[in-house]
Amino acid sequence: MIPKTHPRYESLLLRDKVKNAFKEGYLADSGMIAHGRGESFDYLIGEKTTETAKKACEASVAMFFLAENPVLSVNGNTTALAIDEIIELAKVVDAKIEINLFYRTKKRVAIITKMFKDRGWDDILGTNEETLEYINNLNSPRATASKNGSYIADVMLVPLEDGDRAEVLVENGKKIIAIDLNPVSRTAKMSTITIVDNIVRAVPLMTKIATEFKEKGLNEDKEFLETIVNNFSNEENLKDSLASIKLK
Ligand code: PTJ
Repeated sequence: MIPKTHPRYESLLLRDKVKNAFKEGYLADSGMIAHGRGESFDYLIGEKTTETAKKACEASVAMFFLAENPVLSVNGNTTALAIDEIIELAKVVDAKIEINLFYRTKKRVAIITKMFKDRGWDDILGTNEETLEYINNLNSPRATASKNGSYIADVMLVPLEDGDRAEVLVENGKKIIAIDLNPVSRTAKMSTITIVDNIVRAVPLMTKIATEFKEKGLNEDKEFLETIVNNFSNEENLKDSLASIKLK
């Protein structure tokens, strides 16, 4: 039991979620290492959403509303930290949700599927091994792509993964939105938009922005949305994110 008065309460709560997800069998052991990596970057940006990350969230929402087939990809860490928030975002931007695991096992897929179904999200994609497609030029289990989901997606949210996939998905003509606290990761550099923020803050913020756009009818204003997307430079945004890291 973590006392609420502990100065690192929020951070310890997230650690608990990750530890429990590992014990429950759906978070990869490496997921705990990935979380530690994220924690250290979060510490350096002050554990709050920067103005730079807000801009990236706004551009992402605009990109979702312009998309024909938006897909939110989820892995073990994303499920552990933000399952409810991902479902909320999917509802507001009308996106599909697809399981994609680097350390893919039937057991992990089954547990994550059940967690989404228990929350009322029945149409979780990426689960049926027999009907899965595979993305070319990707030699890891992350290559799995469901026919109605990431295989045909034009815009994809790819949170908390680094390495091989973002680059190949971009080469396949998709617009990739990454959430990654590490602004110098391969994924951060290769993605169309990278939100350098903790997933637990970034996803609710996107939902909030999307809801505000909808209330004003801006989700259907193509010119407004395109202006936001065209004014966004991932390279510049990453430079600004890097500058927000304080070493004192
Ligand atoms: O569930 P699986 O099998 O798909 O495996 C997932 C992991 C996370 C193990 C796998 O994708 C992996 O090894 O990831 P990496 O290469 O460690 O990259 C994870 C990235 O996410 C790192 O750059 C971290 O800084 C970042 N990160 C970690 N926690 C958070 C985060 N970014 C945003 N919010 C976080 N809470």
